[in-house]
Amino acid sequence: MKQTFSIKGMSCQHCVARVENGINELPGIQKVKINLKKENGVVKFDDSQVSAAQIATKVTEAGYPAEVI
Ligand SMILES: [Cu+2]
Repeated sequence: MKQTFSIKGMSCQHCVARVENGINELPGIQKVKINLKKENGVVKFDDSQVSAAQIATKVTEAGYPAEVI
């Protein structure tokens, strides 16, 4: 499935990379597209392996408060 998240606190491409790498550590991630300007990200994932809530938690733990939108 495909889910959009709001992601707060990203200020540069390093932040984007940190968020992307964090998400990619989870199982079942198929595609990650982060938009720094819009403060959001779109993730395609296999929802039998990982949930949207788990992705939001992972990003939040990396230091960027994230929510499913
Ligand atoms: Cu940064």
